[in-house]
Amino acid sequence: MEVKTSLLDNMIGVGDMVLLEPLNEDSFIENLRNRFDHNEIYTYIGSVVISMNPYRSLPIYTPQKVEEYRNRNFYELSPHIYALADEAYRSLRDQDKDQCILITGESGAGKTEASKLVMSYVAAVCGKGQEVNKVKEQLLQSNPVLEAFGNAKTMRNDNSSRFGKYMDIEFDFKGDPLGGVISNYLLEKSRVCKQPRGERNFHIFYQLLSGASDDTLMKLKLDRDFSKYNYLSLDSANVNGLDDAASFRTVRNAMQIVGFMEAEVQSVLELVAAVLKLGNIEFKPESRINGFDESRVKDKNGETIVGLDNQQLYCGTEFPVTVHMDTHLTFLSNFCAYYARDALAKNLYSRLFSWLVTRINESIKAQAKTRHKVMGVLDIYGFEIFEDNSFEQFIINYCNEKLQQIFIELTLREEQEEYIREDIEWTNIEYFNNAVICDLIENNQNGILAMLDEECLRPGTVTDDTFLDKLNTICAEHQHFESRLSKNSKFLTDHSLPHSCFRIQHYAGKVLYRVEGFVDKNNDLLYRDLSQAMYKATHSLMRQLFPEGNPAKVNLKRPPTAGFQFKASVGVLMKNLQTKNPNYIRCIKPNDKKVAHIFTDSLVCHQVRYLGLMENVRVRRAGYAFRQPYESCLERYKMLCKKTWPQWRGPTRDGVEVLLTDCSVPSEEFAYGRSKIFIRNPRTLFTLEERRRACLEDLATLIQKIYRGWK
Ligand code: AOV
Ligand code: MG
Repeated sequence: MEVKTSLLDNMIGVGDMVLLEPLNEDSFIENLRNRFDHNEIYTYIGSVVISMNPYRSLPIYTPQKVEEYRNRNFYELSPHIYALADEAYRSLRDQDKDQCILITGESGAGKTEASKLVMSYVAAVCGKGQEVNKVKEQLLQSNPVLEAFGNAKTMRNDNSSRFGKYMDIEFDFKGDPLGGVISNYLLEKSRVCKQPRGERNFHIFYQLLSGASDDTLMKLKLDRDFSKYNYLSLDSANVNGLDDAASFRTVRNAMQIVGFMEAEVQSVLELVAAVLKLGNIEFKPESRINGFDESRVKDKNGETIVGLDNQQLYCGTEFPVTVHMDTHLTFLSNFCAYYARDALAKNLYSRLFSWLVTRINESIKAQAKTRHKVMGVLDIYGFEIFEDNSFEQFIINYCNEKLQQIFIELTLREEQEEYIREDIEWTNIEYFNNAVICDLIENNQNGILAMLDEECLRPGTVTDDTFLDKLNTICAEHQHFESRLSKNSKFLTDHSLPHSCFRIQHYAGKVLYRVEGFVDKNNDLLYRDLSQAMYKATHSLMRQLFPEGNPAKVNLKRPPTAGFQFKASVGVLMKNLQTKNPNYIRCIKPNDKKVAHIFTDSLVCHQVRYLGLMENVRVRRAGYAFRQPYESCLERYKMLCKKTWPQWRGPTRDGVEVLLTDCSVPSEEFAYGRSKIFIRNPRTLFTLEERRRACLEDLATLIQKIYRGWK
């Protein structure tokens, strides 16, 4: 029987890499390029979706497309992200399985766009009705709010996510959304005070100054001119294709839909303004006592910051009584005063961001009804290799290592293990396991994060260089550790290493980290006097953000370090993901110029390699593309065989054998596992599906005839 499926016929190149002949890296890249040139940006590896960033809007996300993919089998139509979203949604609704959508790829590859496409597809196909629509709208509108505060233009991406986001969408038993919960991971707060050349601060600053009415700006005592603010980089303030003023209206509208009261929006904007004004406080060296310079605020009559007693704030930056938990009664040096100011601005902004997430969660959380199933969508910052890589890149890349590990564990290893479990013959496939890199970073005893923490907690003079010395010494001293960290290992020591740097061989490439700022960013301490000044503010949101400033609640315990917190939250995330059925979207960036129509072979090849896509295809091809428990297979296709229809009375495995023999499918196409039937080629599945569809149509016609006869 001729099977017509878009996956095989009238197809540009090959829609599923599992069917690619011959299979090698060149043909793989060529297939991606061929499809990309014809606007086919999606390609499968079995159930994994590869997504190429087209860098232009394609007419493939219309309501008609949604209808086309709705309730259709994954392999029936040409590859699309909607097919994955549909499959995940239907298994959640019909098979009662929690799902997670794992989107990976480097910065600018299209992860955030992909996550929004999945969410909007699910919103379009799930239930309707006033209440459900409100929930959907709120879930979708949380995106523009978080993007305004958590995204920024970087060299790699004009809308780069500078925080990690995981959203659980909760559904009831009918498959209608009930609400959601967002978790956020480490915002790159250093951006608040300083941005690398060619990059911007977070979008909201520019949006507010460009889009707010004159009246609002007057009330906030802000100037429209970006150049008035120390914290706003000017060389790339205006980004082609970004309309900050229009975005501001979108964000305000989104905040309203999500459920922010007008007074809350006002409070949030006041704090955004406060951050800008903090950046404008300047200091001048006043005197030199005992060889140390002391610093004073330059203009004490400068602009007031909402809700704050300026004198207290200035005192906090001039001579905080408590510095690093010790008591000093001296003025700060010029350097330290600026440091205190910036630490306050960064803390204020990142706490505001976390508050926004909590506030959004309050609005979108599922109401009384009990949740039934969950779909998690993970959109986290992509792997980053810059010229200058700091603590932030180290943390971001660590997170990407963990995601790669979960991909390896669940897809590659799990695949092989399933064959063994099911007693099906298997030839081993070598793949790179990055567990050793994760261990190098997170090992509790001598992982890099543990060493950094140890250094941060050590009394005495601690600097970034002492941390680096420790890294290198431990490397030399411990034989066991050395073997993990040197030559064959992923901690690269060679003579070309610049001063104050270490290098790690990540799964995605070598990255050189400069240790400057590691200790400080990991400590993430704020002078207590500044917290207290904030807590004394008359601005209620400001007070709320600095609870430790409450003198009645002085806690002398040191807060956990940034690295420790991140490692813990990533650990929780990984555990959560492992309980769900994973669906993968692997995003690829076609060029470094952020433009349409350009496909740079070397760049794509690099990504294909480190994402392990070739291994992924080999594993799929080495064995069987599909598998299904005997019960499900028999239930679905029993109508194709007189001996199994309407009911098979023996063991299900035998029923499936009878059914497949009766359908004259060649025996080499199948393998019988302990609990599942394994199908080698997708075409075989299409044939069965096509026959089933024809059978159902015949049945429907028959029923109509009988019905008409009765009438
Ligand atoms: P990222 O999330 O992977 O980077 P984005 O999803 O922000 O990357 O994509 C970067 C840009 O590419 C978007 O702003 C769009 O202009 C374009 N783009 C991506 N996917 C599509 C698509 N399907 N159709 C049209 N344009 C697209 V980062 O957050 O930096 O790791 O940290
Ligand atoms: Mg992103």
